[in-house]
Amino acid sequence: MTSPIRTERHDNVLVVISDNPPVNALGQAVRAGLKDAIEEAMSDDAIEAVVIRCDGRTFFAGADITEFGKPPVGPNLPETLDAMEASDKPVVAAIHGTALGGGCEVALACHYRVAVPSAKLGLPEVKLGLIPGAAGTQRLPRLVGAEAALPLVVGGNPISAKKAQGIGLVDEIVGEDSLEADAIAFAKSKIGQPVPRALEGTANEDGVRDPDLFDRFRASQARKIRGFDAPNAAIEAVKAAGTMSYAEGVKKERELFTELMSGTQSAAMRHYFFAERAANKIDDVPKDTPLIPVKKVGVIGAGTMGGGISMNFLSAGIPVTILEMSQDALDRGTGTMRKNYENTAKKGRMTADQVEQAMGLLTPTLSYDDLADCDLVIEAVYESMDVKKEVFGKLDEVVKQGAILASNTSYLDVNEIAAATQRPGYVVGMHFFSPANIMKLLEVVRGEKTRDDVLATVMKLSKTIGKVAAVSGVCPGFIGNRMLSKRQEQANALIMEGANYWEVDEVLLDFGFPMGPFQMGDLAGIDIGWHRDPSKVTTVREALCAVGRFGQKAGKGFYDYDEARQRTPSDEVKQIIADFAAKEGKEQREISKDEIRERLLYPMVNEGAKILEEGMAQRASDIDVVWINGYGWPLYTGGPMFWAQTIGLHTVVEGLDKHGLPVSNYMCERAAGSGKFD
Ligand code: 3H9
Repeated sequence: MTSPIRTERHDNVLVVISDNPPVNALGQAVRAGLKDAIEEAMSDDAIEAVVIRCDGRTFFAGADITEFGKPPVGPNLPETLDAMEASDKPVVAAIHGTALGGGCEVALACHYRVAVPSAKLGLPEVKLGLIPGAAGTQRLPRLVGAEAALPLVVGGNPISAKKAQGIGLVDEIVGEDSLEADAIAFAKSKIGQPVPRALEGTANEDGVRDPDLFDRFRASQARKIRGFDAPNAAIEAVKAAGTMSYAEGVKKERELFTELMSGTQSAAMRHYFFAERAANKIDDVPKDTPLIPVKKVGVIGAGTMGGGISMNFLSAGIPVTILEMSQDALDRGTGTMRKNYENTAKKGRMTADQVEQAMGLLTPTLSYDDLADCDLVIEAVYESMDVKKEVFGKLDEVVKQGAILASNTSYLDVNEIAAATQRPGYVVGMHFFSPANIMKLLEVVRGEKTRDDVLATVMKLSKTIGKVAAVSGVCPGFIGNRMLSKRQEQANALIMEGANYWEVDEVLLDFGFPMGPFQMGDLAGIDIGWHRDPSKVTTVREALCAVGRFGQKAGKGFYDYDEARQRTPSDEVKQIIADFAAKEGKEQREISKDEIRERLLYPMVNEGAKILEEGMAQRASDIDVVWINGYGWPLYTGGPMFWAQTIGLHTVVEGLDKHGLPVSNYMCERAAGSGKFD
């Protein structure tokens, strides 16, 4: 087998090149090739400096994740990097694309780092439930200081080459199109000088002078890292870089890394990494399906949903024509979009120019005719089949042939909507989640007649606008809301049987959700879909609406809210629920947290199994992607289907039985069989 590493001589500089598509992951052959190349440079007196660069779209994007969990084959990355750093001939990393994880650690072990302006550097291991495992937590703080290292190691988000230069991680920014030549010139300029080694750096002493730095940082990240093991381990490792010798620090890093690697969180997060990528692929749609160019988008409805959807495209530089029924509604909607952008700018995440650029791509209109030349039109109008059919009928008349017509419906039958047009093949569901400019998930609903090119285009487009897409077949509520309804059924039943509604919420918070079902109701508005007749009360929600408890926006819903939106349980609501339970003759009893958790979550898994059995989801991991990105299912459990496998499918089946809840045949089969869904 030919090595992915080759070397080229440029005078007295050895250029070491990796060619391991798609992302130059540091698999065994790459590590072995790198080690050999360093030995070649060391043993040749004619070579006085080394440049390491990669072919293809990126510098090393990290360790090869597919090797994790398999028996290790040497050389390992730490020893490869130690050999590199030990060289007394200058070694220069020439970075383009993304130097991530082990890739960033390669760069840290080099004596110098040069990068093109578009390059990014980062240590995203925490996103896989890990910390850097090739001395990244020890070299980085010594090079840039603990304060600059913490956000990189603990947050896991990459930074630009310019920012990296600002903290001392990059030595020089070089020409975008002359990386190799510039890196060689840079390397030559360092010949004869003592080589600087990150491991000998002293910048980490900022953490020694100010040891509270670590607790302050932990506190500032509390909400983001709640429940995750890796970020705390990452803080500990960076702290060790200031309190221990390099050798001891590396040992500490290895211990923490190994413990995380063998834990369930990392297994779950690695599952998610591949799940997200798999979800973008549609098994029976060929990879080379030609795409429909989308240069202009139409959005119908300038309400919260329509506005949010539009912002996704505007932010990606795609012009949007937004349609409303009245000038008032149009002005209100576009005004809100502008305000949202301006708020983002205030937080420093956008410049004033970028706000104007995005808003400059927006054309508000009251006329359907202005949608005629759009390549994609998304409707975000009221959830009523009659209204949707009317809208699609009109779109069919005015919009050019070959354009995609999408519905943002969250539960209606996309086949029926498609049948209102003469071109059902061009109709697809694009279910965005509120707030649509922020939430990551896009549920793509594949109608019976939806064409392959329409699907392939929408999946590609989802990446362009920064969404994570998963495909659902047509069924009520699709993947996400269909499973949510099972959880809500149980939440409602539990509070009738004696569980306090805040206890139900707490169980989900403890599990790792950002909020429970009743908090979610308050946030979304209890009055959604309310008939607006206070005298007609048949459910707890209607009873709350009848007394003006519409949710957070009214200062009270299930909970009472203070000015800072802090919630406290309400006696009034407790009484309303007790009255309802008495009226229905429901016996009250103490319900344990375990029962609450099992009754909320197991029926969801069972519904997920039915979704799989009916072919409404392509794979179990797609369901995980939907729930993690659309509903706040904790990432570190891997999503509902992966989590169920972790605790054992038989446990779920037995739990459902114990609580007298239905168990699908498919669920039983899987539990009795491999214990896995896919
Ligand atoms: C680490 O480094 C640990 C060390 O500290 C310690 C070691 C001792 N391995 O995302 P894409 C595949 S942990 C194997 O669609 P993009 C990916 O599955 C690692 N495969 O492209 C996909 O395959 P397919 C730390 C990988 O352009 C294909 O490449 N590093 C790896 O949208 C294309 O990927 C990271 O966590 C990998 N490391 O984004 C970085 N990376 O085509 C992880 C990707 O079959 N990677 N693949 O579906 C990324 O963030 C993105 O892939 C990247 C490119 C930004 C690089």
